[in-house]
Amino acid sequence: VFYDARGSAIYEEITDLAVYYPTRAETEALLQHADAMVDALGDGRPVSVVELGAGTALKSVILLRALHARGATTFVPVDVSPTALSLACERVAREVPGVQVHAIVSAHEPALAALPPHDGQRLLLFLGSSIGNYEDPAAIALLRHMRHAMRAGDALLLGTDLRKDIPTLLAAYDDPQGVTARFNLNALVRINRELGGHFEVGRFRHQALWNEEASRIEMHLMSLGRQQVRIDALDLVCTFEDGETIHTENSIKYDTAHVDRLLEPAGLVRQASFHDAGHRVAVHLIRPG
Ligand code: AVI
Repeated sequence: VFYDARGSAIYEEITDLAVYYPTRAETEALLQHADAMVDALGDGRPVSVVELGAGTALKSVILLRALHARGATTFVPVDVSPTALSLACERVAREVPGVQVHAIVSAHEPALAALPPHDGQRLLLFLGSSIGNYEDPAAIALLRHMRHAMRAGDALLLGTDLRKDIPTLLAAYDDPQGVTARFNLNALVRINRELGGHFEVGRFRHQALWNEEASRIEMHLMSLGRQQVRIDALDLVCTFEDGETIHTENSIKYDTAHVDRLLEPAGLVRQASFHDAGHRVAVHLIRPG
């Protein structure tokens, strides 16, 4: 619901915010450990890197550079945004010339199901802590799809955000410039445009909460006053009480045991975990079990 063209652009702005640590921390972890990751991974065969939600491939080039230095590498970025993918292609051609690129405009699961059989080694990338936006059963289902696209010797690099002090977490999802608020409220703008909704966006307020039991940041939109909103395409009128919230997003924060609980039922095993210096995020090297 968040990632139309405007939502994707606002998310790019979020990743530049001083308080939003996950992107910078993951970049740091990749820069510091790319060679160790590639050493742990490599078996001498050509590598095909398939990245789900590749965006503009800003972080991917760090790994592609390390892989390409050791042997033939192809890159298959998957994303729903053709604009992001054409920027990804340009970036890879510019920064890691020699890597062949085959972009796929698609959601994650159909792209995984449609990948052609492969001879070399396949490396799946799912970075940016995006798994955290899936509740555990959905995360396990997605990981199973990834497992089905892997054979013995293949690998997955999975980025996860980690549990940490609550003020740091809350600040990352409620920035003083109001960028995250705009990102959250854009869900209503999108419903208005695409479903004939009649939300008055100014009558909802962005809220970020920490849910300890579920180990997640929750984003909500709180109704300012009692109001009724019609959504034409659904032939629906919603009534919101003053202070009632629409729960729009979860962002789960993991510890290692939690990651392993997702991997095991998907038939995957964690081989190693790499961190930024501050241990804010992790990138896990995962193999078929
Ligand atoms: C894309 N995803 C990993 C982001 C996150 O941190 O959960 C989405 C986001 N929502 C608010 N800020 C960023």
